[in-house]
Amino acid sequence: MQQDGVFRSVCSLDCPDQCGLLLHKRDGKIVKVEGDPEHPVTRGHICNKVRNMTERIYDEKRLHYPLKRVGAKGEGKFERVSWDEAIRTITTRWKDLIESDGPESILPYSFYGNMGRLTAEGMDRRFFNQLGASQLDRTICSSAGSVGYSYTMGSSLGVDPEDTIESKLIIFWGINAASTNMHQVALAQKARKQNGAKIIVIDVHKNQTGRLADWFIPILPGTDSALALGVMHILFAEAMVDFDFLQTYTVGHEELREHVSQYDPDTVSTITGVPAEDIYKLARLYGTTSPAFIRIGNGPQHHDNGGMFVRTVSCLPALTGQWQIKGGGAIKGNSAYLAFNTNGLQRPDLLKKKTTRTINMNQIGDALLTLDPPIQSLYVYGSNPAVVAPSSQKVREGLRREDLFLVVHDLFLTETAMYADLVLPATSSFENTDFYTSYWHHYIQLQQPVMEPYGESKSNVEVFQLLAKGMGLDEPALEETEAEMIATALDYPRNPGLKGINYDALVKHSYMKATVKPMFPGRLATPSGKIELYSERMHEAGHPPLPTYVPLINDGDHPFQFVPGPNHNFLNSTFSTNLKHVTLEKEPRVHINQKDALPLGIGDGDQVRVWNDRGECVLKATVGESVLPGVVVTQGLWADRDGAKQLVNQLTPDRIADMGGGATFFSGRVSLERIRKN
Ligand SMILES: Nc1nc2c(c(=O)[nH]1)N[C@H]1C(S)=C(S)[C@@H](COP(=O)(O)OP(=O)(O)OC[C@H]3O[C@@H](n4cnc5c(=O)[nH]c(N)nc54)[C@H](O)[C@@H]3O)O[C@H]1N2
Ligand SMILES: Nc1nc2c(c(=O)[nH]1)N[C@H]1C(S)=C(S)[C@@H](COP(=O)(O)OP(=O)(O)OC[C@H]3O[C@@H](n4cnc5c(=O)[nH]c(N)nc54)[C@H](O)[C@@H]3O)O[C@H]1N2
Ligand code: SF4
Ligand SMILES: [Mo]
Repeated sequence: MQQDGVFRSVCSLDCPDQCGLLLHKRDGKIVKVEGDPEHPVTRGHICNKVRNMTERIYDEKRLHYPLKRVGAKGEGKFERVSWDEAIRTITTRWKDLIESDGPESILPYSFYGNMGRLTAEGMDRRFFNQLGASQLDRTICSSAGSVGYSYTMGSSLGVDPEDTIESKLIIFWGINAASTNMHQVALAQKARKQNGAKIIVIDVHKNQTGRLADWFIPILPGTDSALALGVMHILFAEAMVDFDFLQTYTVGHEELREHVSQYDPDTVSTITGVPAEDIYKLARLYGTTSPAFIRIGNGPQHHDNGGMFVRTVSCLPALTGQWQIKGGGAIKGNSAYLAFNTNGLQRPDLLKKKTTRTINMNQIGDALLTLDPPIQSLYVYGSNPAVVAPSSQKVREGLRREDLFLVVHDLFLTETAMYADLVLPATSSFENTDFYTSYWHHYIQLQQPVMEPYGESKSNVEVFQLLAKGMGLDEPALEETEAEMIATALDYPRNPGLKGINYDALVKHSYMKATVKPMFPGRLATPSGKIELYSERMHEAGHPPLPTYVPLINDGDHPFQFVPGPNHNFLNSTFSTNLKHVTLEKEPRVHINQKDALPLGIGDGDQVRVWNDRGECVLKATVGESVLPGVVVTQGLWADRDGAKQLVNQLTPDRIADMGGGATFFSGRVSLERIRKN
């Protein structure tokens, strides 16, 4: 491996921007990470998190070798063991379990801690399929919204973000893009500069993104469907719809027109907290500005009614015909443009038609505590459930179970790893070969190793191969190299957009754009082939077939709606223990409206206990106008540390959203009390 030079790389964080990176190496060490100036979307700009990535890659707290537990669960006492011993311990235990309780007593738990396809959904899936382990439904992030979107649009297809530079109206709807999709903000800023585009932000919190808007519209949590329906009401009433488009490309516009008559601006204002005149203003701006683009965020779909939110908002561009205008339309997600041969990569056929039970990851706490027959062994990789999963009291109680054999594969001794019987050290993406497909832009990218594995760490692919050998699994798919797996995954004639993109071409170019043809004219993946404003499939699934406002579920008798989202300098819980990133982020805050703070005697900077029936946190108050009365917001998945109670998922519900088994992180309620004055 070369010791010096500049090397192309990809950002491996779960972020839509999926930047192209340049890694600068000196004397074998990465000394600088910068955005690739030639990458058409990155254009040389990356976020602070990744500019400081070397602080994480070379953090002295990184795991160097496998560890086995020698103290009580959660105590954090470990001893070094060899890889041989670690693999032998795991496979001996698993063989015994399979013999006594069957393979479903073993459950993998993972998410996209590394977005590399081989790492996150490659060799692991092959291995657990071959084993016949219990399956995990990976629903924690965007599944409610994805299902909601596909009811309307058929699949995960929006517009090319690079086209949004042409937009004249950009609506960030429930997305904190300044922190979570910075290149969409850069495109919007350019559109503002060159076309005089207006930027609207609709959010429950006037955060970094709200502050850069031309118009910020505060809304009550979980009520966005009502706002969208109110906009539709006005679009129809004031003849701002594109009748030709509706006739040609949609199903159910007559029914929808009739249906939205109930969502008059006064009614919608009462539900949403948005003044009626603002609903008129929003509808008229949207109905008369072209191109108009909506970036649909993940925030509102982390509610009980999150699927219906995305289903509803994604009907708007159809009403105005904006899907046909370059720079118009919407993006919820774009993964279908880069669809690859998932079956070839994951090999569900290795299950050999065995039906195994499936566990929704949003209810991992309950699953560990109540399932019968019980989960006897949990293998965690690429995720940190002790911090990121809802209702963490239950999750931790489950992880602490004396009889649970817990293995954690990670780069760090995470809060989850503290409960493990065995901890395995993972390589970072810079040490791996893998391919990456963005869920926002249209580029596929290749990562090749830029540094040697750190200490004794191994990639997910390597570890599953070792486990397969240890289990005596005799299956050629478990022996393939990374290059072979990439070649299989990209061999996918069903997606003509991938034509010409293969392993060798990626080695040459590092990143390649899928060929994309416009959505219209064309047939969508809905049953009718059209945009389904009326959806028979929803009716069959027990949902209202037309977009509808469904209120949040009653979460108990606490006065405040609690919205704990991600923050600017972490990536979920990643970076939450890296000194540089923690220093940049300072501390977790709870944002309260001054009208609510006053009667509770809460002043700016006071320590506040935030609690409900599930748990409690102690956070510092920021009092002001950035949230509406009745709403409190905090940012960042901080871990409890040195006695600080800041684990927000103590407070979040583990109810399942209306669609896709999605999470409901933002539909909880809490009470507040001051415990210490500033
Ligand atoms: N810096 C940074 N970037 C990230 C992440 C990170 O942790 N940090 N995480 C990554 C991941 S995994 C994901 S899924 C994405 C998520 O990124 P986003 O799509 O931005 O989603 P969130 O930040 O969860 O929520 C977006 C916004 O929704 C608001 N919100 C909450 N409830 C409602 C509501 O009912 N209505 C409206 N209108 N707004 C509401 C929140 O206040 C927040 O500003 O970001 C990715 N990028
Ligand atoms: N309260 C609240 N909770 C939330 C959210 C919220 O908005 N609010 N957001 C939710 C969302 S959208 C998401 S996506 C989830 C994300 O939750 P997670 O998927 O758990 O994300 P991270 O916290 O970043 O943890 C990823 C872990 O993977 C490890 N890792 C990275 N690369 C590799 C690798 O190659 N191999 C292995 N074995 N490990 C690796 C990292 O070191 C890190 O510990 O959190 C959810 N939790
Ligand atoms: S986290 Fe997002 S913005 Fe930052 S470098 Fe990675 S892909 Fe780019
Ligand atoms: Mo996510």
